[in-house]
Amino acid sequence: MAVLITLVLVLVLVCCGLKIGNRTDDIIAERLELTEIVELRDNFSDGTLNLQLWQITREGDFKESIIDVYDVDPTENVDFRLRLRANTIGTRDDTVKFHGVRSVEKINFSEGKEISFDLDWNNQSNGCYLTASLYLCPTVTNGNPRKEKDWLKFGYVGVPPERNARGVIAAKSDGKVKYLYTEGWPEQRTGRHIAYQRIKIILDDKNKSLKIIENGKEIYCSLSHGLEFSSAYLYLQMSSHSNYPAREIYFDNVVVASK
Ligand SMILES: [Ca+2]
Repeated sequence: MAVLITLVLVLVLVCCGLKIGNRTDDIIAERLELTEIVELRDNFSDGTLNLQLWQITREGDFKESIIDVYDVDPTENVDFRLRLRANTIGTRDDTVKFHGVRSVEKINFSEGKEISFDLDWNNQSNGCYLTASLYLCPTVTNGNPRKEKDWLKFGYVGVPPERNARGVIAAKSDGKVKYLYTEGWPEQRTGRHIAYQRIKIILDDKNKSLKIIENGKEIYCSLSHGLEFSSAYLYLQMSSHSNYPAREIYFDNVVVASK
């Protein structure tokens, strides 16, 4: 009798195991179907700039220009991010200085893409004439992408006198810049407090829409992104006017994926 009960128990357990096994397989298959195709991903956790992914870009005179991967955590923990640091004291006051990185590879947007990244404005005590931006630009330069003929940009601009900033979305087509989103600028000049910004840019090529999500909230949606190009380099940029002491901003968790 005991042998029979044991046998039945073993049978039941084996069947349950098979069922759970099948369910696990189903879940894995489902996940695989939902898996994004990642075109570019960097969380900078290696602690150095990966030159297979990124090329440094620079234009203008700086007293100090640093583009590197930096541990921003003052404790024994590590928090590596892409650091853009500019000091422009004593530089030419008729130029704006640009620096940053661009992707080494061109990214194809014809299938629609989701670009996400984090931008830390780093609690600027004086963010005047400071900008932090992402450009998608079909042409390659190691200088300033803003000068190229075509691009789409999302970024922040410091608003005088000190701590505030505002968002900007602009597109340049055949040399003409069109502002899509300025947070009321120039009529509204107060800006707002920004800190650690989690940004998602969703380009849908089927219906040509562009959506921008900031810290989980949609701040911009257009039914037509109007981009004339379907592949582009991704540029992460900082600009500063002359005569500002060292200022740093950080980028992190850059992902470009198709859905
Ligand atoms: Ca990181």
